[in-house]
Amino acid sequence: MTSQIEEFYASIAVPSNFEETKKQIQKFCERHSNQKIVLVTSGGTTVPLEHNMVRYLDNFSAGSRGSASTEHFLDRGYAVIFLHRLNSFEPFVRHFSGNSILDMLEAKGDDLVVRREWVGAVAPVLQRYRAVRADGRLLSVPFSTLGDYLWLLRAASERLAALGPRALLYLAAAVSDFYIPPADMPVHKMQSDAGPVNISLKMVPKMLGPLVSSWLPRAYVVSFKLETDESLLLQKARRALTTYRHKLVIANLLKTRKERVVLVTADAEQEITVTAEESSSGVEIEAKITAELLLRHEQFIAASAGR
Ligand code: PAZ
Repeated sequence: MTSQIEEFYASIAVPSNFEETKKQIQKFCERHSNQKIVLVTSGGTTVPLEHNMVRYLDNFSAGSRGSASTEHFLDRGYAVIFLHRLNSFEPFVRHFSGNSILDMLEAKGDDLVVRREWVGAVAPVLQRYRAVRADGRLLSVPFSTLGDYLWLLRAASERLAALGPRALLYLAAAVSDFYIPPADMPVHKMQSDAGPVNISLKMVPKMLGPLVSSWLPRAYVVSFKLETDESLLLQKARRALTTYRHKLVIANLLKTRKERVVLVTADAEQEITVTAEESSSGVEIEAKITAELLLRHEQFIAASAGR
């Protein structure tokens, strides 16, 4: 399996900013080496169909889960590496997505100020954002393609390994299971005058295996399992746990993912829900998920110290 993983990495291009990003991650891990650090992955992945990419495969994930969870982890004292797909939701700014910044500002003399009707919404978010910036507790790492994501995931995991049990991995990104190996991909845009195209997709190796067993074996690793068929959800979450032997799988269904998740461990299952009432008063399911994970992660750290 290790050689299959190595072959896979050898076949896909390294992201353009890789060396610089690794240094940033290293510095961040050193700076917060006495704290708890969570790596949150967020958003979907782009799977190129051509080397000079015009077309690609994608998925639905907007990064709501990852960006909201990042804010709640920050509120709970974590330092966060936010590995997210470029142009997906980001912490703090997500609260204003769908609004044009130009509608939120007005000119006053030589200054630009936030319009009065927006102050109530902007001020508290800005305050939290500034506090996080001042502590340097958030490192934002963007990716766009599946390949970039996998290179950055491994690099960040290997650097987080030094934290031992204080590292938490929260793998909320919706990562493609399928790709076209670069060797099988056309260089240029596929031409429609050549007629219909048959595309053969290969399996992306499952990275959770090496991640848990060798990249950072002492960390608290949480993966997500998304299904659309309820009858498969829990059995697949349990199967992931027995296969990869990590700590927890968060199971969710596409349609109800904002209202209900199930935390699945080797010996128990716990449902977390948000009612319509809670939701309309601004309670996010990620607040409840991260509260529960904080408890479990702290118990894990304490138990690891006793070993
Ligand atoms: O990004 P989003 O908020 O729209 O969706 C979140 C999610 C459903 C992608 C996440 O909760 C999840 O289940 N991620 C793992 C998906 C999977 O590979 O099974």
